[in-house]
Amino acid sequence: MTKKALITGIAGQDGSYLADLLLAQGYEVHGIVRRIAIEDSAHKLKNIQHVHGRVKLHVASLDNVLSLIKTIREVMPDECYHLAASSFVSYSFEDEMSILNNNINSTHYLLAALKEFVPRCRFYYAGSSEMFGAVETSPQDERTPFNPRAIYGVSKVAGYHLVKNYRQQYGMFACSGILYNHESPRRGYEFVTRKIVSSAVRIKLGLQESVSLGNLDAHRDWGYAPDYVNAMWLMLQAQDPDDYVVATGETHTVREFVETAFGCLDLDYRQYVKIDPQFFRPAEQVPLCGNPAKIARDLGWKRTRTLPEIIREMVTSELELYTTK
Ligand code: F7E
Repeated sequence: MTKKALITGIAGQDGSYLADLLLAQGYEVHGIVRRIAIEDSAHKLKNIQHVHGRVKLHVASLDNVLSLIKTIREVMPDECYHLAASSFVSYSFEDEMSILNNNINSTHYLLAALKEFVPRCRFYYAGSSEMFGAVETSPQDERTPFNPRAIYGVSKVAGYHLVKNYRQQYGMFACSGILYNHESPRRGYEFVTRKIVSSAVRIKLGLQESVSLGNLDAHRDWGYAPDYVNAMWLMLQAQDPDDYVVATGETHTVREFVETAFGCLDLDYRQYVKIDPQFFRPAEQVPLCGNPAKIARDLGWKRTRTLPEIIREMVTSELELYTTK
C-alpha cells in the first residue's frame, strides 16, 4: 500500500528536499502551509514549484490545533515530519516569546493530535545542535548534556523532551534528529552560507559592491541538506524509535567558507568583505561539532558531499538564477 507522509515546513529547504525523496520512494506526500504562502506562492513556495501537482498542500496553522487536527484526520499519515519552526538563531529579546511559543506549541499540538487520531503514525522532530549550545566538550554526541544559549535552542530542547515523553509514556514511534548546520542552493538568505554565496555572485556580476558579515572566525559543522533529509527518513524506517546526531564530524570557519565561495568566482574575498558588529553573536568557547557515529552504525547513514563540493553547487546554482532569467 502507498505510504502517506505529512510534512510541516514543506516549502523550506529541508521540507522540499524531503518531498523530493519521498516522491521518489513512491509516497503520497502532503504538506502543511499557511494561507499567506498560497497567496504569495511564486515567492513562498518556490522550493516546491518543481513538484507542483505532485504534493497535496493543506492550509493550516501550527498555532491552531483545530486546523492541525482537521488536516491529520483528513490525511491519516503513516509518517509525519515536523520541520516547521522559527529557525533563525536570534539573540534578540523581542523575538523570545514568539520563538518559544511557536516552536514548543506546534510540536505539542502535533504529538497530541497524532496520539489521539493516528497513534501508529511515525513522527520525526527536527532538533538542532543549538540544543547543545555552550558546550564543554567536542565533538558532541547523543549523550552530551544540553546547555542551550539562545531561546531557539531552549525551544528545541523542550520539543526534544516532548518527543521523548510521547515515546516513553504513550509508546509512539517518535524520533528526534539533532541536526547540525546543513546547506544547499535552497537555503534561506538570512543564513550565512546563502548570504555569502548570493553576495559573491552579485559582486561578480557587478550588482553589489561589498558584503557585511559578523565573526569570520566562527566555526560550524556544515553538511549537505539532501543528506540530512535522508537521515530523517532513515530514522522513521528503523526497527525502533530513537534520537540521533546528524553531522559531518568536522568544522570549518566562516572565513574558509567565504574564501572558497569567492574563490569559485576568481575573486579575492579580502577586497569585498566588511566586518559589521551587528552580525556578531556571543562567541563560542568550544566549537559545535557533531559525532555521527551512532546513525552511521545503526542506520548506515553517510554524507555524500564535502564542504567545497557544497559551496561549488551553491555558487553554480546562484549564477543560474541570473543567467536563466
Ligand atoms: O550562522 C556566523 C554566525 O545563521 C552560522 C540554523 O539552521 O543551524 C543554523 O543556525 C554562523 C554563526 O546559522 C554572519 O555567528 C558570521 O556562527 O548561518 P547561521 P546558525 O545560527 O548556526 C542550526 C543547527 C539550526 O538549527 C538553525 O535553525 O555564521 N556569522 N557572519 C553569521 N551568520 C549570519 N546569519 N549572518 C552573518 O552575517
